[in-house]
This record gives sequence, C-alpha cells and structure tokens, in this order.
Amino acid sequence: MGKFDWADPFLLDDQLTEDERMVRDTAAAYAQDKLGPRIVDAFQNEHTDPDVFREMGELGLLGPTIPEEYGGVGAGYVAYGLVAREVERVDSGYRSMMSVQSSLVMYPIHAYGSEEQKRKYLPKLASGEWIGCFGLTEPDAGSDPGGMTTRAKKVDGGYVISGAKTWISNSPIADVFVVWAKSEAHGDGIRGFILEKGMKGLVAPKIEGKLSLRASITGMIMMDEVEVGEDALLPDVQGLKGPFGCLNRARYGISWGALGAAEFCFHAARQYGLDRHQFGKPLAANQLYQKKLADMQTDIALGLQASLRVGRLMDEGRFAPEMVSIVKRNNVGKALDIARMSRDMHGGNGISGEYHVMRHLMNLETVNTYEGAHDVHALILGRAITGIAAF
Ligand code: TGC
Ligand code: FAD
Repeated sequence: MGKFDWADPFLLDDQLTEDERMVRDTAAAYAQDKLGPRIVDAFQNEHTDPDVFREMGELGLLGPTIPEEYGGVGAGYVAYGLVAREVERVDSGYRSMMSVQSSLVMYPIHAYGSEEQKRKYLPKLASGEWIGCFGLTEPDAGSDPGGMTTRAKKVDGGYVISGAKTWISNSPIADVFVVWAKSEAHGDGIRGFILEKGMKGLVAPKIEGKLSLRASITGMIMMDEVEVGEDALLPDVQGLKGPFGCLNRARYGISWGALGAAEFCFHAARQYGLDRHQFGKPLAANQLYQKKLADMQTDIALGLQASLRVGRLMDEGRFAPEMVSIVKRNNVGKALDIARMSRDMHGGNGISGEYHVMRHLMNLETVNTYEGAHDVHALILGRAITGIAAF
C-alpha cells in the first residue's frame, strides 16, 4: 500500500527527473526568498521591479528551453512549467514577466529569427539585461488578432511600421519589442518585427490603475511611422501561426503557473482552517470546510497531471495546440474558483493583503482572460470536436 501525501496526491514529484527537480527547487527557493518578501508592497504600490529580470536571468529562469549557445540552459518544457508554477505560487505578475520574456520574446527570436538576431538578442534577454515584450493585441483586435490593423510598409532598405498595440505586458520598461503587423510586401500577411527602445516614433505608455496583476507593468505600444531595417524582420515565419506558435508555449506555462497560485490558496485555506477556532472547534473540523479542501486538492492534482502530460508531449514534439487549450482553460478556471473559495474560507481576513489569497484571486481574473480568454479556448476545442468554427 502506498502512502498518501495530501500535498502531492499522485506523487508528481516521483514523475520528474533529477534535473527537473533541481530546476524546480532553484525556482522555488528564489520565489520564496526573493519574490515573496516583496510582493505585498509591489502589488499595493503597483511597482514593477526590473531587477527581477536580472535576478531570474542569473538563475537561468529566463528562456530556460533555449539552448546554451544562446544563453539559455537547454531545459525541457516540463522544467519550464515547474518554474512557472513556483513563481506564480508567489504572484501571477512575476510569472507573467517571466513567461513573456521566455515564450513570447525569446522563443520567436529563436524559432523564427536569423542567426544574427539570435546572437544579438538572446544572450541579453536570457541574462535579463534586456527586457522584452510581445505586441499582438490591439484596441480593436483582442480575441481576433487576425483583425489587426498595424501595418508594415516596404521602403528602400527596410519597413515603416504604424499602428497601436494595447494591454502589453512589460512594454513601458521594454528594450526589445516583438511586434506583429500586416505587411504589404508579403500580400498583407502577418509578419513579426523586432523593434528597439528609442526608435523614432515608438512610445510605450503605461496603463495605470489595474486592479489585477499590479506587480507586472502593462502598457501600450504606439508606432507612428517607425523606420526599421530589413534586419528587423523575423525571416522564418508568416501568418498567424507565428504568434500562435509562441502562445502555445506561454499558454502551456500558464497552465502550470495558475495551479501554483491555486496550491498557495489551497494550502493557506487548510492552515487557516486548522488554526482558527469557531463554535469551540477548528474551522477545518466542519464537513463543509473539508469538502471545499477536497475539491481544491482534486482539481489541483488532476490539473497538474494533465499539464505534466502535455509537457512531456511537447518535449517529444507530439503536442497539439488543442491539448494546450484544455489545460490552459481548465487549470486557470479551476485556479480562479479555488482562489475565490479560499478567500471565502479566510472570512474577513481573506480580504487583507497580508493573507495573499485575494491578490491571487484578482490576478487570476487577468490570467483567465489573457493568452486566449476562457471561452475562446472552449471555442477552439468546440471547433476541434465538431469541425465547425463558432468564433
Ligand atoms: P485560424 O484560422 O484558426 O488560424 C490561422 C492560422 O494560424 C494557425 N494556428 C496555429 N498555429 C500554431 N498554433 C496554434 N495554436 C494555432 N492556431 C491557429 C492556423 O493553422 C492557421 O495557419 P495557416 O497557415 O493555415 O494560415 O485563426 P483565427 O483567426 O480563426 O483564430 C481564432 C482563434 C480564436 C483561435 C485565435 O485567434 C485565438 O487564439 N485568439 C486568442 C488571442 C490570444 O490568445 N491573444 C493573446 C495575446 S498575447 C497575451 O495575452 C500575452 S499575456 C502574457 C503574460 O503577460 O503572461
Ligand atoms: P475581447 O476579445 O473583446 O473579449 C471580451 C469577451 O468576449 C471575453 O469574455 C471573450 O471570451 C468573449 N468573446 C470574444 N469573442 C467571442 C466569440 N467569438 N464568442 C464568444 N465569446 C467571445 N496581449 C498581447 O499581445 N501581449 C501581452 O503581453 C498582453 N498582456 C496582457 C496583460 C494584461 C494584464 C491583460 C489584461 C491583457 C494582456 N494582453 C496581452 C491582451 C489579452 O491577450 C487580451 O485581453 C485577450 O486576448 C482578450 O482580448 P480583449 O481584451 O480584446 O477581449
């Protein structure tokens, strides 16, 4: 008979390699020691600390799947997921900073970039010396990025790019901007361009006053006839499959990350229920309280197994985007329910910053929306099930 571990019901730990456990432990120690102590202030004051990129870079947590010759550590996608889980256990905003840099900036440069682009950008992005952002969403093109109006016009020696991107993580502090635009020279096909801070006509104002993900800065990217050379074009991809190829990786990481936040909320509710007494007994001695804990544990355990499976298939080159839609949609939706439940189980204390659960709840509202909203992933699955696109 095996032993039952309430915090690791299906012995996930056993299913990891030695190397994966090492990456996980590095990320966990960093997140708990360095990010944990900062988060209450950072969230309260809407403060994004650029040092976080440098610190993560030093530990090999940025673009961990990128090969060593370009500054990464050549880790697999399960290791990447484990990093996301540990960082988001502290805050979804810190995970956001990490996943944009890794999956949405370093990945496309590595997968679609020229050798010169890889050598120029990847090592500095891996070390956190440079901060990256990913511009796909526009004011009138969110769930439907194919409706973008940002345009790249061909001129002698390069392109002129005009348009506006909005809700862009990291943009106000970014050095490197991976921007998607329709290019006249390529039959109006969607192409990726690498822009740099300081280019004439490029500004990235901050979006103020978010009630969610407050430790992760978000902004716009306004491009007014930004002139770039030929060398700014990502040569090896055309069409929406370019940005979607990046999103597959980021969405997969989020499926692990959201469960890190959920695990925090589950563990916190358990401890609170054991410590706090009402009606002469611990809250955790009540059937209703225990049922909620059992629901949380079940959803987290099932979700982690599913993400692990998708990660293994990704490492084997056998994943399909729909698999990612299942885990992104399910795990974030469940994490949101768990955070809300945990907030409730903490009573009045649950709304206080010190107990962290309401912050997770507020963050997860964003996570449920970005990288394909919850219902949009249902429609991606609906299309795969029925053959009918219902967008
Ligand atoms: P559709 O006709 O389905 O596809 C167009 C082309 O793209 C290809 N494709 C994919 N390729 C790779 N992976 C995927 N997941 C792909 N999905 C589609 C497809 O094969 C086709 O290729 P081709 O060669 O035939 O042209 O496109 P559609 O316009 O009908 O798309 C519909 C829909 C709903 C699936 C899609 O637009 C969608 O996923 N919308 C959600 C938008 C989204 O996720 N935006 C994310 C913005 S970035 C962000 O939120 C970052 S936050 C990060 C953080 O801070 O952590
Ligand atoms: P909409 O597309 O207008 O959707 C609104 C609602 O309608 C949603 O509930 C959606 O599910 C639903 N809906 C939409 N279409 C349909 C349909 N056909 N059928 C049924 N329901 C539908 N984008 C980037 O490019 N880069 C980033 O770094 C980035 N970071 C972000 C950071 C934050 C904090 C936030 C909040 C967003 C970020 N985004 C980023 C943008 C994000 O990806 C979009 O917000 C998301 O894709 C949804 O688009 P939208 O907000 O325009 O909502």
